[in-house]
Amino acid sequence: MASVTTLSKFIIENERNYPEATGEFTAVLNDVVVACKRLSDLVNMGALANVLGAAETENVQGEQQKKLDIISNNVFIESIEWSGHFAGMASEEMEDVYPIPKEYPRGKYLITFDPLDGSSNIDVNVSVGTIFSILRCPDDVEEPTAEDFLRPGTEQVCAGYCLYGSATMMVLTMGAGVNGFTLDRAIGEFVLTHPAMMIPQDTNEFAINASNQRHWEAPVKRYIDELLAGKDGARGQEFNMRWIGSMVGDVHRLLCRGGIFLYPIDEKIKAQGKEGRLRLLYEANPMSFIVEQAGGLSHTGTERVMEVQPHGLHQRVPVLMGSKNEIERLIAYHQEG
Ligand code: AHM
Ligand code: MG
Repeated sequence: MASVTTLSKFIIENERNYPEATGEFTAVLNDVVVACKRLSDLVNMGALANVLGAAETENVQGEQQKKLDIISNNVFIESIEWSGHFAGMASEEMEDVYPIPKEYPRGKYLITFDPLDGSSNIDVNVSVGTIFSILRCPDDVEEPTAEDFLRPGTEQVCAGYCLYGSATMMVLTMGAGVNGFTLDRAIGEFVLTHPAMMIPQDTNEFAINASNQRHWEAPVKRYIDELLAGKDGARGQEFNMRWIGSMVGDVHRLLCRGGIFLYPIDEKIKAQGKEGRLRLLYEANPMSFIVEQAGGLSHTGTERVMEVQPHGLHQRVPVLMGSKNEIERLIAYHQEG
């Protein structure tokens, strides 16, 4: 029988490369893995689990929550709060930092997460995912506050996403490349199936919500116009477009076959008093860490996403990420004005 590398085996073997590692990180990730397996099961059951449809609540950003947004947030918290590995959590679905309940020990890590990203896709049975980012809690902090979470993405020690697609996949980085694991339901384990994932530097595929076209700023308009002009335009080649509306699914495609994913700032977003569409701490930073570790770039148009100094838990940022040469071109268009 062929041997398999489970996610736990992979992390343990990886930790052996660092003599100072205590093995604790294996357990930390294991908490997240259990949470994602439970969410995979819920998403997979769909209507059978009576979890579809809208809830009667809005989240902190005034967006209609889905039943599964709330359930998945609770499942995620419940799966990891007791373990003693985390000092605090922050979620896209909760206004404030979630403190670890008094009855449980505190650990040395902070976690931010979007329990179910792309939730507008839930009811139509299109892929959704969980995104998470792990930071070290400052040594002298017992009860972390929002301030302790406001750290640039460059300080992340681990980031990952779990894609609930036709297969469930966990894609992870701990700062030394990106690896993908597929959930083998027969044995209940994530198994290494996509080692050392790399985003090709060049691509002919792009992802953007084109319904916002009339609101885009000049550099984005110019760039997309050139792609749409295909062979007859300045680029002299054809480009293809894909938009799932689930960042996890769209970014996973970049990791598998290259491409770019864009959610730029535009006039409509500005008129709403927002700085972007996607959230820095729950979506942009973890995905940027993964994309950069896979050889891609992630930028706002004015700075590297992971160097943005956060000022609020639910802060949003513009995101331009993916194949290096295309993102560099788009950054250059921003610099030219
Ligand atoms: P959500 O966290 O409320 O699900 O919003 C984030 C999602 C991303 O997954 C996706 O890329 C984007 O919103 C889609 O936006 P749009 O509705 O403009 O297509
Ligand atoms: Mg989200």
